Amino acid sequence: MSGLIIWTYDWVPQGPRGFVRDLRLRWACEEAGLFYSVRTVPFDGRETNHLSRQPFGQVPFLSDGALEMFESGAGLLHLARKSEN
Ligand SMILES: N[C@@H](CCC(=O)N[C@@H](CS)C(=O)NCC(=O)O)C(=O)O
Repeated sequence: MSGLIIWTYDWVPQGPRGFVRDLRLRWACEEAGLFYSVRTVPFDGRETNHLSRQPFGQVPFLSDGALEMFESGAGLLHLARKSEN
């Protein structure tokens, strides 16, 4: 997969809706003017369905071409390094 992709859940309960940490990565991309897309993994079965990409079954995680990373802080550092601003 090419380009920046922010991965998040396909659904979240009402309580945390709007507070999921993919917001941090989306915001950073918007501020930095970095083109990105958003894709989802299923919320149901999160305990096991994407452990190879986020070992705690959480979101967000980020891919940038062949590079994949988890932890929103690590993603933010990666985006900051790509930014010219
Ligand atoms: N330290 C992690 C925390 C991520 C995190 O807490 N993600 C929440 C959504 S904001 C999550 O996936 N919760 C679902 C779960 O833990 O089952 C990060 O910042 O990337």
